[in-house]
Amino acid sequence: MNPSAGVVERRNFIGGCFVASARQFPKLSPVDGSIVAMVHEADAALVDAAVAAARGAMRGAWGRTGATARAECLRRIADGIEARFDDFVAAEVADTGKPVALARRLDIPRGAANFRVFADLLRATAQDSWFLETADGRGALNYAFRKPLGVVGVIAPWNLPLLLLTWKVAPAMACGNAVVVKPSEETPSTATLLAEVMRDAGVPDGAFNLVHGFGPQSAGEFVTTHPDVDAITFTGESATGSAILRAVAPTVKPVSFELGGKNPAIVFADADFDAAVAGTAQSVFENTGQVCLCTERVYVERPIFERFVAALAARAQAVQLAWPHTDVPDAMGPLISRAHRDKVLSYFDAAREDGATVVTGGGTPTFGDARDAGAYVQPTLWTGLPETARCVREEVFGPVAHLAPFDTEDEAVALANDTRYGLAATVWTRDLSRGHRVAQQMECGLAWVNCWFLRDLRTPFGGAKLSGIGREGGAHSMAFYSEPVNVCVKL
Ligand code: NAD
Ligand code: 6OD
Repeated sequence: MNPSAGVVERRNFIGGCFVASARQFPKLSPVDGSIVAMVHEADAALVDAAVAAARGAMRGAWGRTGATARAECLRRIADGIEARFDDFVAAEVADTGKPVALARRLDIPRGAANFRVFADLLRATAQDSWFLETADGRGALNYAFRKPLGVVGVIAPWNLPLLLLTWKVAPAMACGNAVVVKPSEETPSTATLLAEVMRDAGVPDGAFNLVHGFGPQSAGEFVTTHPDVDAITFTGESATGSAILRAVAPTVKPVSFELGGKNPAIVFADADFDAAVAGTAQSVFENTGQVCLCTERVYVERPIFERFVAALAARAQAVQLAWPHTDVPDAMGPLISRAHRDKVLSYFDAAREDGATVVTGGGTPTFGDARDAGAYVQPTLWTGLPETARCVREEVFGPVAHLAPFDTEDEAVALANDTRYGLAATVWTRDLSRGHRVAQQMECGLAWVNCWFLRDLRTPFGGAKLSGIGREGGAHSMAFYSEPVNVCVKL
């Protein structure tokens, strides 16, 4: 397809240069279906070139860049994102349709913060060092220093595009690796702006490379199967994680996987009711339910169940399916695409088939304007489903939740843990001892008490069970993106 006149083009960035490809695909706005950008899809040869550029950077200027200079480099990248804050916001909003206010509050600031946090950590990470006693009394110094893995393939999703991509790029580069980054085909834009920032920040050519495209038989697969890529870090669906695991098996690469979730919230009767309703509403509807940490199962202690359902439904009904630039409270954007909307709508059907009571929502809105060509759905709450129903077991990744009552703390813990996923959980209670006790019993990587999505970037992040392999965040990221070499010196 030829680029349409006036439509921005998103090119690959290889060895410090923007590179066009023979094949392009349109990125459509989820707000109204218009073309946002024409994206240059990297073929196998371009991915080869990107990996070669990364390898060259490791042998060249980037490989010789010491930790202090790398930390300064990361800070210049953060400065560069902040200097072009409005461009990044506009690009993220154009690709995703999310409210401008959300991109300004969350996506772009946290994207920049990732570079600052890992710049600081780089200077604060200690190395292992031990003194060994030896028979001759002279001893030995046994220490381990950490070196980069080499070329890291970064495969990113579309839900928090810049935030989740930089969450991996920043520590990978802090540790001295060169990266080949494949953003989601749905969100090519902020990754491309980031390439411009890298260039303008004086990052050595080849240290950061960007290839656009899809997953199977496209840039994603070409990166993950490339024999000269040393490690893969991936955020996305659990099924894609399985496919990547199979793809990397022949070359035995280290992997870090942040995958899907089916996250529970447990609301005890003693909770601050209004805070629990507001926090649960945020955790169900933020980013149109497209955050891996979003709550999709809500267990409420029986004495407050009916009241809680009614209050959460009122919140859902107050949500405004607004144009992204409209500054209204409780704004919610579309899903990422019509294809994803079809998937979410199939769960709306499944809920009805499985006997749900649709408390609110369950359909698509009609606007009478261009948004009717977009990917909007109504915020949706169900009750009455058995725990075996698809909408209780499977990740929907939309603004939906099923609510069910419980009678005892043990029952709530058992219900919350009855899932093949294990990413996050939220507990709402005024009894802090119970908050700690229940949080510690959650079979997941992150548990919140009386809050949601509140996390210091230095703390561990990741999931149990189907939700991932490994942890990133702070020292955990520094450990994944580098490998120790054990040296012992006889004195
Ligand atoms: P996805 O798995 O469809 O795609 C993610 C990325 O993988 C994209 O760049 C895609 O092009 C690429 N890809 C797809 N198939 C591939 C293959 N066979 N080989 C190589 N690359 C491939 O996920 P998505 O739809 O972009 O994101 C939504 C999913 O991501 C949800 O399941 C959500 O829970 C999960 N997610 C998890 C976290 C986390 O930290 N645990 C964070 C955000 C999103
Ligand atoms: O805390 C973060 O910044 C983080 N890694 C969030 C992940 C959200 C997943 O959709």
